[in-house]
Amino acid sequence: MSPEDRMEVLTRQLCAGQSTESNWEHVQQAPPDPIIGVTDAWRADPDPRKLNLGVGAYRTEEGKPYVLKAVREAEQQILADPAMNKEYLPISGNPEFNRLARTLALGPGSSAIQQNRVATVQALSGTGALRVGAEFLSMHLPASIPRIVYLPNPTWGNHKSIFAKAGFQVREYRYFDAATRGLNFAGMVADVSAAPPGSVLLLHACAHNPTGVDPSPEQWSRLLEVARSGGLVPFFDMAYQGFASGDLDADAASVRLFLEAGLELVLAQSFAKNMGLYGERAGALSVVSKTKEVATRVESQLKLVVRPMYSNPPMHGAAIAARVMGDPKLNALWKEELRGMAERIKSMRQVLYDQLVARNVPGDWSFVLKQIGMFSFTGMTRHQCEQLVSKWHVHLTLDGRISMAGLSAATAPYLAEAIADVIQNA
Ligand code: PLA
Repeated sequence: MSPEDRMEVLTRQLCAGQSTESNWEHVQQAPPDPIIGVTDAWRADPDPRKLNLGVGAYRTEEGKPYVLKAVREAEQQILADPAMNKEYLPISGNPEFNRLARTLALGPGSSAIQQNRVATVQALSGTGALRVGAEFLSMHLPASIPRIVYLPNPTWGNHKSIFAKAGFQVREYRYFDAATRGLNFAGMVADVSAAPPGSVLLLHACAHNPTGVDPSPEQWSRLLEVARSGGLVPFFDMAYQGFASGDLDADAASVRLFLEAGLELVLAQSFAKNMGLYGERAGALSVVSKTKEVATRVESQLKLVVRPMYSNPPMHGAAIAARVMGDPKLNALWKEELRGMAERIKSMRQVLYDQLVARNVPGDWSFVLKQIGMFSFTGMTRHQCEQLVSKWHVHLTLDGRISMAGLSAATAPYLAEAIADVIQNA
């Protein structure tokens, strides 16, 4: 029976109330997620040498997940607080968290904040912020404008699905130049310049995932002009504030540049990485408007997006983040720990580079030192990556991305040995 005939039979049986098979009999097995699936494969791998360099999650030098001291302290304070309760948050989330989160990204001195032109809702981490933002734009961009989003090529894989689910046509702009392992800026400008007015332009605020390649300050200024003259809608995905340079303000420079130029923009923030709150799903979506009046109406509509999706957000992660940002002592401790994490990742770049050079692995590996943020985009082929997994139990995404944050001085020599082998023999 063809799948179509089978569906017809099932539909008829279902309508007649006499289904003998599962109504979900026709459901196909979906492939594992290209990133989260790596962690599943790593968990299932019994080899003691196994390494998980797939998902971007920070590990200590001992290879363990890290709960920040500032976070532990904030949690203790929350538990000890007699005013703490478990009531529903407002639809837009914890107001104090929202205020502190947008200030962290946009800067306390930003005119948009001072003029109350920013509508913020708490979101289910960065992913949820992107999804709510995409849905809002899909509903509220002027009716005459086709829903088109421009994503960098390559980008975080989930971007495509998130915008497609919100009804956007997904297009790409050139970004990574495989030959130089740097930015194809001319290609990027050409593609972004050709975008129809009203298109959404997705930009990684810093520490581009997966390439680790960011525009220079001059290039950001040029992009600002292209976005402005083209009438594009900038949508910043800021999943790694503080993880590029170790400094929260420096890493927000791109967003603040666009903001101070007076552009309206959308911003997705995540506290998964910079506060280590991965599973708490603490994030925020901000929409910057031209006036306070528009921002007020935008916020009311953001709530209409949230309410039928998940009603209101979870409280614990946002309560932690609000305390860590709002308490001067915890804030200072957090910044110190954040700098420490960024520095450890950077030091792993040097260790891996030295190990590769010491083994005379063919090729110029200096990009490992130059790339920014959590990841190194190695240029290894899919086949080489598959060999790393099957022969060496080094688990990574098959696009050749390595999470440097998952590496340690103890494991780097093993990784270098594995890379040397697959580069020369796979
Ligand atoms: N945006 C970018 C660019 C990301 O890399 C990630 C996470 C997110 C948003 C969403 O993060 P959040 O919802 O947890 O806040 N990327 C990870 C994890 C770290 C993942 O794929 O979900 C990655 O390994 O690429």
